[in-house]
Amino acid sequence: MATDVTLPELGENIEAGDVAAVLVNPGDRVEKDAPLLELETDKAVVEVPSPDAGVVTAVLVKAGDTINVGDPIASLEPDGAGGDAAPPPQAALAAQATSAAEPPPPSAAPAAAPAPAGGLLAAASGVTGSDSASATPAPAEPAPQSAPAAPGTAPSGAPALAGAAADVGAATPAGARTDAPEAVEPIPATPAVRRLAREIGVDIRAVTGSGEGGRILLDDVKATAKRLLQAPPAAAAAAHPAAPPLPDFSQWGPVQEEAMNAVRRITASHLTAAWQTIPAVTQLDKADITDLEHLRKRYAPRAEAAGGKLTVTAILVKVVATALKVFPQFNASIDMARSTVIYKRYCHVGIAVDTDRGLLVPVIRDADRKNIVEIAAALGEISVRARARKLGPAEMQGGSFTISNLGGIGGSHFSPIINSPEVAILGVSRAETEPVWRDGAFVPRLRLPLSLTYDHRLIDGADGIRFLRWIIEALEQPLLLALEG
Ligand code: CAO
Repeated sequence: MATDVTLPELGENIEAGDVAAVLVNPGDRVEKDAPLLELETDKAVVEVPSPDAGVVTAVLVKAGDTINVGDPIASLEPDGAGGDAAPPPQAALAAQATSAAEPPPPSAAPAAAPAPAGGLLAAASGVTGSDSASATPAPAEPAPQSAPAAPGTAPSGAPALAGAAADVGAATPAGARTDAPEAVEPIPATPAVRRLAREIGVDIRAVTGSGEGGRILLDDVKATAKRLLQAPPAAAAAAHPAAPPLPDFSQWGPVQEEAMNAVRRITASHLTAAWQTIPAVTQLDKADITDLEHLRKRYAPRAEAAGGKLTVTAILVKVVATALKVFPQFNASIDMARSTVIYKRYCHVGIAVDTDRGLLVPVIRDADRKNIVEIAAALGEISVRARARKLGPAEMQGGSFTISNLGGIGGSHFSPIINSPEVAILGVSRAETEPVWRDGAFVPRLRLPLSLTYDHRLIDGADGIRFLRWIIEALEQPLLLALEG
C-alpha cells in the first residue's frame, strides 16, 4: 500500500523551501535515501531523500512549488508493503493528478515527520549550537579561561542587562497569522508544536513558551490562538502591521515583476526581525594597516601553498576570534523570554559572502583554534562553495559573530545589521592610503575603515569602543594576538 512521503525536518530553523527539481517520476524504483527532490532552502540547494526503498506511485509537487515541512511530496509503495506492484505509468499519472488536486488527509502529516537517514538530515542535525532557547549543548571543548581583558578594558555590563532587556521584550508582536516564511530564528519547539502553529495560522515566533527552558508547548500555541481570536481586530492588526499597499507603478512606466528566490525571502525576513527587535548602535573607526599590508604581501606565498589567499578578511577572522575571547559578551546571545544571556564557549566566525543568489553567511568553525593560513584556506573554500550553491544549511548556522567585508568592492563605511541571534557584527570597507599627521608632517598611511554594530541591550557603548579599539590595535600591532589571544 502506498504511503505519502512528506517533507522532513531539514534543520532547526528551516520550515519551507522551493522545489528546484523533481528527480523521480511515477513508476520509478528508488532505494532508501535516494534523492527524490532538490529543494532550495535556507540559502542552499539540498536533496530530499526517500525514507524507504520502493516504487514511486505519484509525485505530488513540481519544480517551482513552495513547500513546507510536513507537506506530502510523493507517494511511495515501500518494498514489502504487501501492495500491488507499481502501477503502470498511466495509472500513476492519474493518481498524481488526483493527489495534487486534493488537500492531503490529516494523517499525511504525522506528528513528527519521519527522519530518514541520509545526507540531508545528517547535515541538518547538530546545528543548534546557537539555539538560544534550547538546552545549551555540552561544550565540545574545555571552557576558555576567564578572559583576561587588556588592562583597563575589563568587559563589563553583561549581568546588568536583564532589567533593560525586559522592556524591549514587551515590544515583541503578540502573535498573528502570517503567510511570510518564518524568520531564521531559533525556535524552542518540537516539530509537532511548530506544525500545529503553522496549521492554525499562529506565528510561532510570537508564542511565549511555558515549558522547561522556555520551550513552546502545544498549549502555548493554543493559548496564543485563543488570545488572538479574542483580541479586537485593531489590536490584532497592530500586533502585525501590514506593509502599506503599493501603488500601481505601471502608471509611471513599464515594470517587470519577479518572485523573490528563497535566499532573498529568508534574508528579508531575518533582517526585518533583527532590525525590529535589536536596539543596535554602530561604532566607526579606522585601523592603520600599512605595516600589516607589508606582512600580508610577505607571507602571502605561505597561504597560497596551503591553498588559500592571505586577504584582510582572513586576518580579520583571526583577530576577531581572539577578541571574542578577551570580550566574551560579544560571543553571546540574549534570551529575552528567560531574561538570560547565553555565553558561548565556542568560537565560530561567520563571513558574509556575496553570491548571485544573494547574501550567504557560511561559518568558519573554531576560528580561535586555527592559524591564519588555515583560516585563509577555509575562507577560500567556503566562498567558492557558497557561490557554487554547495553549502549545506548546517554550514551557515551556529555562528558566534559575523564579519562583512565590502572593501574588495569599495565604499568608505557602512552600518551592517546584526546577524541575529548574534549580538555584534563587524563591517569592513575599502582600505585607502590617506595622509596622516605624524610628528609635524603628513605621511601616507593605509587605513582600513571598520564599522562595529552591536546589540545595546547587552553591550554598553564603552565596551563597544573597547572591543573595536582592541581589534584595531591587533591589526596595527599583531604581537597583541600572541600576548592576549
Ligand atoms: N580593502 C581593500 N582591499 C580589499 C579589502 C578591503 N577591505 N578586502 C578585500 N580587498 C582586496 C583583497 O585583498 C583582494 O585584492 P587582490 O586581488 O589584489 O589580492 C581583492 O580585494 C578581492 O578580495 P576577495 O573578495 O577575493 O577576498 P576576501 O577574502 O577579502 O573576501 C569575501 C572574501 C567572501 C568576504 C568577499 O569575496 C565577499 O563576498 N565580500 C562581500 C560581502 C558582502 O556582500 N557583505 C555585505 C553584507 S550586507 O551587510
